[in-house]
Amino acid sequence: MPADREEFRRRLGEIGFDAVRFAAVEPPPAPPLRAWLDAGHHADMAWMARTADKRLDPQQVLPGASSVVMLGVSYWSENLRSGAKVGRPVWARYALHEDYHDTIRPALEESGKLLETMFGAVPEDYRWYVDTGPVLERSWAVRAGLGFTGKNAMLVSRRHGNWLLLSAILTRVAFEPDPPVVEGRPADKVGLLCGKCTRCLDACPTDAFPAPGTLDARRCVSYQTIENKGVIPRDLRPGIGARIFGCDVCLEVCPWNRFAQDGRRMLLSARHDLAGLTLPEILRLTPETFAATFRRTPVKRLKLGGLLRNACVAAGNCGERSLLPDLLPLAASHPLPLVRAHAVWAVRRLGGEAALAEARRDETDPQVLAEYEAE
Ligand code: B12
Ligand code: SF4
Ligand code: SF4
Repeated sequence: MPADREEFRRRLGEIGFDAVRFAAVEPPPAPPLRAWLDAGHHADMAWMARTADKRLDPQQVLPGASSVVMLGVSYWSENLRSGAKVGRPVWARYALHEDYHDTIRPALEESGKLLETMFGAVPEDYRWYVDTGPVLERSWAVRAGLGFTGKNAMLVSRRHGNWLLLSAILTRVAFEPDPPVVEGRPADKVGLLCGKCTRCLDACPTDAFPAPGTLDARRCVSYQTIENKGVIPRDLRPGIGARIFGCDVCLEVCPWNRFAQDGRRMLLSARHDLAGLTLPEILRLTPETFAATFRRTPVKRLKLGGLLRNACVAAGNCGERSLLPDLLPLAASHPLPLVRAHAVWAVRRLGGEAALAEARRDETDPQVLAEYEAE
């Protein structure tokens, strides 16, 4: 067992990680991933089902893996808020930064090199991931004692609240594991430190928690506004409110956040300009202005059509008839049926039926419906 685990932890902190904890690979945690998939809670994220075996067995990801180094980057900042004014949409906090996958990656590369220089590892002895790999990051984080599973399904840290982004390094280097968050209590208990609190469950605008700690992605605003590439179910649209990309409601209400201090933010790059964008500015984006505005941010993955779809829902929910002049052209003639349909919905919701009658197409147009089916 290498003696300098603490020196490694310190060096990872210097690289910019705000939390560094170690877990042993064996025995792996037993998260209810299969039951979650069987219940269809993953919506159309088929990649979750395809990679389930690997997610449940790190040996299939890295044969001979002994340890998981779990890393957290705090992205809490008192000064970074969106949606404070009417007509300004609400963004998930992480989206008000350059894409964290890209900004954390170099730090993970550097961490891998440290494994080589400090512990004699070769590149085949480790693999690192931030979000997109076949690793159950929250389960490993719980195992490593980085925090506990909140009733909101989040990894809640005593020091950083709900505001840690997670990365994992699977390695054949054996590290002594860290203890769980409360020694002597089962680490994987949902709501270990929640007590009687149910704020997150009660606050969810779309009722996405069938049980504490279990999230049905089909009902989650985060899924609907980021992962879903098609039509947002009508019954969920009102609950989405002004949220245009992701959702932090069940995170924001958590009392454990009171311990979160502004993160060091060494591995993040804030984009304050995005928080100030208004709905009219977004509804008027062109492919060129979209690309220029959202370059290097997680929003770029959504593409212009997806963002306009979300902006239409937010516009329809905000009650501002002054948005009708920006919505009508989208409803009438936007080339994407997805955008047209959500714009029509928003126009109707804002009471713009008369103006809509002027619009060239509407979402009940058989041609538009046929285009949906063809997608
Ligand atoms: C798919 C996915 C989503 C999906 C589904 C979310 C979900 N709850 O599973 C959608 C698109 C909805 C989503 C939304 C968000 N996500 Co997401 N997502 C993921 C991803 C890629 C996989 C998650 C997964 O495996 N889900 C399957 C379930 C079964 O596993 P799990 O939630 O990870 O594990 C928990 C449960 O098994 C539970 N559990 C364990 N034992 C038991 C026993 C019982 C009885 C029960 C009920 C539960 C239970 O505890 C485990 C640990 O917390 C991870 C990255 C990764 N590779 O892990 C990021 C990740 C979980 N997401 C993250 C974030 C930040 C978000 C959002 C906040 C984004 C936003 N602002 O819009 C929201 C939060 C929604 C929420 N409350 O969970 C972070 C979470 C960081 C943290 N501190 O927890 C991660 C880790 C990405 C990262 N690298 O930082 N996400
Ligand atoms: S992210 Fe929003 S919609 Fe999803 S479970 Fe949390 S509060 Fe509900
Ligand atoms: S809001 Fe309350 S119930 Fe939800 S995770 Fe935080 S402490 Fe637990």
